[in-house]
Amino acid sequence: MRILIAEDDPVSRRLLEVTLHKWGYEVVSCPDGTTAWQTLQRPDSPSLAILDWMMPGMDGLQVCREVRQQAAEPYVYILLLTARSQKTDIIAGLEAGADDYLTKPFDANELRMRLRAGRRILDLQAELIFVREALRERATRDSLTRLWNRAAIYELLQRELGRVRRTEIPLSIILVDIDYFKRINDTYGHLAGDAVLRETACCMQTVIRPYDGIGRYGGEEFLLVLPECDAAGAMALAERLRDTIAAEAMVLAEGMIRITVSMGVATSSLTQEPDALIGAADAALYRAKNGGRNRVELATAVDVMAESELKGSMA
Ligand code: GH3
Ligand code: MG
Repeated sequence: MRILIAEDDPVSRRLLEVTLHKWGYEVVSCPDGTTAWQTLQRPDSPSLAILDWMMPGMDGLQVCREVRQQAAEPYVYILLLTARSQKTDIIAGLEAGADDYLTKPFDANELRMRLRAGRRILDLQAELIFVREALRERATRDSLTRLWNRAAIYELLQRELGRVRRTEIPLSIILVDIDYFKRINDTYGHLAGDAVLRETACCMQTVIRPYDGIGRYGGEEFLLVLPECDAAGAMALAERLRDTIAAEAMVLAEGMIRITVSMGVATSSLTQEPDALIGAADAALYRAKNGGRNRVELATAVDVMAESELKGSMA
């Protein structure tokens, strides 16, 4: 465990260094508060700190306040070392954001136990963050392909359309559907079907840009959100995707499987309403299927109008 210490008195600092070292800590030593604050701002800084109260430059209290004003994660557990033992001092220290305090000269055993308590808090916090991240992952990712799930890719589309309204730079979406996928399940089994979905997801990820979003929108349907991409750019990307997928046979335990995909492309210049945009891409996809599959079709204003009329008639 790494620990930061800030102490201006060289003798006390050395004593702390030696003691902590003996207990197995890796010590990051700072001669004053300003250096401590600079060190604590680094991404790889220790999450456990012992700060002397009285120091030249920034004192321990100021460092505490700055740390607490910053982002709450990763949490820094702060133990304040002070010669002041008045109740009002202690309250001031805790108010500034210290987690604990110890009066000088400190008792080595007491320091050791208080650090152990601090580590328990940090361990608990790390565990909480881990669980929270795992939950977030589960809530936003599709478990089969690891792509965004339907809700997450929809949210991303909403967010990006919000940006389009501000910046007026268009975005495009591509709705991708595997052709005759049911046959793959029927011929090779459901597990092979799953493997094909995973491979297709992987393949598409290698073709798109890092800031493009890709999610599993339905069973064998994927939605790509392409920020700052107009119709021509999206059509070119879709053709590249179509080509790449059709060109490579997938080597699975069940055999070599070739697939093709059909796609519908729609651009935010048609509509900036997410459902209407997806509806337009879906209409274009439908045309690609009817036109013989393994094709890309671009949505037009007529698709948007037809979609909204359809919606109106259903309402
Ligand atoms: P089209 O070319 O018209 O798109 O035909 P298709 O066979 O691809 O489409 P259809 O909608 O008839 O069938 C889709 C199939 O995808 C049916 C369903 O069982 C299968 N499917 C959906 N989700 C999964 C999944 O997670 N794993 C597997 N293996 N199959 C899935
Ligand atoms: Mg299909």
